[in-house]
Amino acid sequence: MPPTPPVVLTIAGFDPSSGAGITADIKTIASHGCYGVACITALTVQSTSGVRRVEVVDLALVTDTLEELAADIEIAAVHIGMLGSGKVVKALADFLSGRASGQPESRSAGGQAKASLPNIVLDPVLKSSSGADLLDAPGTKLLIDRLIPLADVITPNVDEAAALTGLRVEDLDGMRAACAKLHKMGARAVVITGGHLDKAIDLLSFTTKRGIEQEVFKAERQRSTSTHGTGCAFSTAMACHLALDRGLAEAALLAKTYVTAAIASGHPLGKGTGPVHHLYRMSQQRRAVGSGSTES
Ligand code: PXL
Repeated sequence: MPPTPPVVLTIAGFDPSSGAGITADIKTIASHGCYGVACITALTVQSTSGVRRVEVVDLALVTDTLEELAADIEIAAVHIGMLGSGKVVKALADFLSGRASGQPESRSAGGQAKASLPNIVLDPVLKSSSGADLLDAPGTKLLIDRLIPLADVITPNVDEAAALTGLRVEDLDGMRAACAKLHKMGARAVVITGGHLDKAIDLLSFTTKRGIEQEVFKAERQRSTSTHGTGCAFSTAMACHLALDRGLAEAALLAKTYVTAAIASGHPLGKGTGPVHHLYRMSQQRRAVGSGSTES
């Protein structure tokens, strides 16, 4: 029998255009050779032209889905995307900290909250690129208070880093300062993605016994209309690499490389901002197989 691939759980909203959200995450997970399972937090009505409507799902559905999956399947990493409301954030924080099942909350030797599942990547999704709110104000506060300390790594873009910290985050110095503040707020590791800046800079920041260590990843900014879903693709790819036992720096570098290639491989779709091509590796494989067969 073939070996079971690492299982990555994505907890996120549904985007019917499949550029972002749960269906996009499943494509990213498959493209990394992992097996994706999912818990839907919210439904959206949207297309490449923007988000029209957001409906958070029934809370018991979220909690029951998480408990059902966790009781059955060994989960190697968790990706958290759009949560929609404070109620969902609370249900998720209760589940991850063991409160939902009535167990005492566990803490590490250093007193930090410890989650019941490994390799938690939190993408603090606050707004869509078209400006729609994807998390309400109580949700943002609870995400800061309860989810940031439970996550192994958080992956805000520059706008989300600014909203979470109250700082201006417009260049590398601003990113460094925002990371330092996010560590003070309880984040173990942070990757701020700066794809919107002039140079596409990502900053990885993590705490060690020696203090804060930071690593910069630079790429040329790509002019493309296939950029919907870059944040979800990056954070889900990070979760996959952690599930595959890679370290943080390697995971961040490989996730950035994946997103860069997925943007470059994007095809036109719809009237607005099209999706990145999450499964670009499949068409590369098909081409490779095709060219092999014409040679023989
Ligand atoms: O890209 C952020 C995002 C995440 N999740 C869902 C979304 C969006 C943006 O539109 O719809 C479901």
